[in-house]
Amino acid sequence: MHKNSRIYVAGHRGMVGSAITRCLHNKGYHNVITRTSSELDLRNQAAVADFFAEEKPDYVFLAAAKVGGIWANNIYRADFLYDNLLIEANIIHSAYRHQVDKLLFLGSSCIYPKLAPQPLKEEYLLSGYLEPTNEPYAIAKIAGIKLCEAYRSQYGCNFISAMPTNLYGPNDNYDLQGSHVLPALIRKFHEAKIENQPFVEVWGTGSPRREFLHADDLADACVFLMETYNDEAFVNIGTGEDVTIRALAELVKETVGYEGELRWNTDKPDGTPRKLMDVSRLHQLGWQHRIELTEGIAATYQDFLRNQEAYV
Ligand code: GFB
Repeated sequence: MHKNSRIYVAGHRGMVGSAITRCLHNKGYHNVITRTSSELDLRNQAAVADFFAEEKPDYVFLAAAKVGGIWANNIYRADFLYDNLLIEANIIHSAYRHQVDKLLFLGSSCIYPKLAPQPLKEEYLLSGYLEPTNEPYAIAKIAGIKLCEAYRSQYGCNFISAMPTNLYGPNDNYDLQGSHVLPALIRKFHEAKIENQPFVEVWGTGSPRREFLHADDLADACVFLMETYNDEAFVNIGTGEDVTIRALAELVKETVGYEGELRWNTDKPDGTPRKLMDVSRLHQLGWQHRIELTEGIAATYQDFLRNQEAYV
């Protein structure tokens, strides 16, 4: 990738796409192409084809997706499957038709079987049943990986895939129904502190374990892979460390400075018991995360305080 290459970041307003765009600018890539969803509906095949014909990007970061936490995934099952299949298929096919030099597709750790051995090695894909709450999203993401592999084998396209663990950071979704756990906890503890509420409701039992990576670390890993990695095998991106949801809740509570109680609502699902990434492939390639969880949560809470009006 050259500093003046034409680089399309699909999904640049989301948490991941905005972090990739910041990272590219910081590294001196000055020809980044973006479109908002109102300018370009990525589910529209003809519109995506026209966009590629007009802009002719050299590199594509496929960070556009319909995403959400455990509740949204489980309720909007059709939308998570349909929207994500269309977005991926349209962009990947257009990238092939318009001879993009290289494309990076972003998947998710939920592609692995619910009860896969831990930590999750890349080769565990399709070795068992998926977690039911996010099966539609996972199937769409698996289709994205397979599209990249198929266009590589049939047409010789340099399309690579990366599987990030659970992410957090600036421009996250703070909607309490649709969001992931970390932004939900930041908002809940903050509001409970301001309103002097005696307790905060937390979902599930607190026993599932999750791994969390800051979006700026993810973006750095994505640019690193775009610059250096050209193989078919996809690559996990994570820290290699996880915590229980209970420990996470205590950490967020302390960061926010809330002094009330936690109440666990076990009517809400726990989801996968554990999904810790095996990051040895990424480490062997020469990349490691930099932002530790405590520091990342503190920075994310400050970002929430600065942008609360836009986020809530
Ligand atoms: O982050 P989260 O929604 O997604 O939930 P997943 C992680 C864990 O936190 C679950 C618990 O065990 C939740 O029950 N949790 C506790 C909460 N309190 C809350 C809360 O207030 N809000 C939320 N959202 N959770 C998603 C998948 O799974 O992870 C996606 O559905 C994707 O497909 C994404 O893979 C990374 O980690 O369970």
